Parts: sequence; C-alpha cells; structure tokens
Amino acid sequence: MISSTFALVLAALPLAFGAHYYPAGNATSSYLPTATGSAGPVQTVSVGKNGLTFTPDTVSAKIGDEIVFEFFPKNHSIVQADFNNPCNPAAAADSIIFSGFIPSAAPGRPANQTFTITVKDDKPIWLYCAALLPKPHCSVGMVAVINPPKQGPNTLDAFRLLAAKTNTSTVPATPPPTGGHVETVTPSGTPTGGRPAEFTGAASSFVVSSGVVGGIMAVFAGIML
Ligand SMILES: [Cu+2]
Repeated sequence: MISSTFALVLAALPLAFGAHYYPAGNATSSYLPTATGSAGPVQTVSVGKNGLTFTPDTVSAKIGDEIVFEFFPKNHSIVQADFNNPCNPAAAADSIIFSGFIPSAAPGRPANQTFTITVKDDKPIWLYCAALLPKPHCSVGMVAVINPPKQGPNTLDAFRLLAAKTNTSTVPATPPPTGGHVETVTPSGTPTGGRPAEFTGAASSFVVSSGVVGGIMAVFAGIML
C-alpha cells in the first residue's frame, strides 16, 4: 500500500513540477529581448577568422537589425566604401562606417571588443578592411556587402574584382568609431550587461518549483510516518 502510494506521488511529481515550472520559464524567455536591448535581430560577422575574409561576406538585414563584427588575429577594421571606389572611404555626406583597428593577439580567438552597426535603410552597404600588412587586405579581397542589389552588375564579385585593381586599402581620416559603436565583450563573446535579468527570472521560477516539491515531500513524509 505504502509503496503504491509512493509510486503515485512520484508519478505526480513531474506533473506538479512541470505545471509550475513552464509558465515561469516562458516569462523568462519573453523577457530576454528586452534584456539584450536590441531593436531587431542580431547577426554576427567574423572578420579575419578564415584568412583575409569576412564570414559571411554577404548579409541580408532589415532596417533596425544589428550586425556585430568580431575581430580575429591579427588586426583588422571595417570601413564603408562606395561600389565604384572600393578600398577607399565612401564619399557619404554624413559619417561613414569605420570601426577603427581592433587587434586580437590570441590565435583563433576574437578580440574582446566588437563593432556593432544598426542598419538604417535598405541601400547596399559596401565594406572593406583597411589593414595594409602584409599587403592591402582590401585589394586581396577582404570585402563584404550588406543588402547587395537583387539584380544588376553591382555584385560582391564585381566589387572584389574592382578592389583587386586598386592595390590600396585606405584608412579614413576621421577618428573612429563612426557609424557604429565598439563594445567590450566577455570571453564567451557575449556583450556585458543584460544577463542578470535572465538569472533572476530562472531563480524565481526555481523558488516556485521548490515550494511545490517541498509540499509533495511533506505529503510523502506524512505517508511514511
Ligand atoms: Cu583585414
């Protein structure tokens, strides 16, 4: 008798646990976007992770999306160019995108600083790296595009071919960062701040669950006595 009651209590335990745990869990995950503070989805581009390239080198993004650039060894940068003039800063009226140089000394590891831009319109954004050693990174193909034209001749391949003819990689004269912001990140690559709220939510849902488990354990103790 006692053992069958014990089995019933054990069978009920995950139900009680689940019923109380999941609403709290949902509340926690729905709170996350607010905690990270971003307006739209976030995409990450690795700079120099696979040689003198951007990974990915083509990004589709909506207005309001954030693009985070993480920098691998040894030393790279992000500069905005015009399609017809690769490897040179764009002649935009307002400030262009320029991260400055962000070095990383650890092989295979990104720097502890990232550069983040927010996409403001649906026009193509042509990018290059302004590093010059051992040869101009832009001219050897370290270029990328955000929202390339859906048709026509202005492709990333065409931009890269034009870049190969320059043999330059010009550093903008304006002090960086412009057109985005530099953030210091934790070793795991997560921007600092925002995470404690998640743990607070998890902790409070655990408290609720503990109460349920405690109640069931009290019933169980009553049976045993
Ligand atoms: Cu580079």
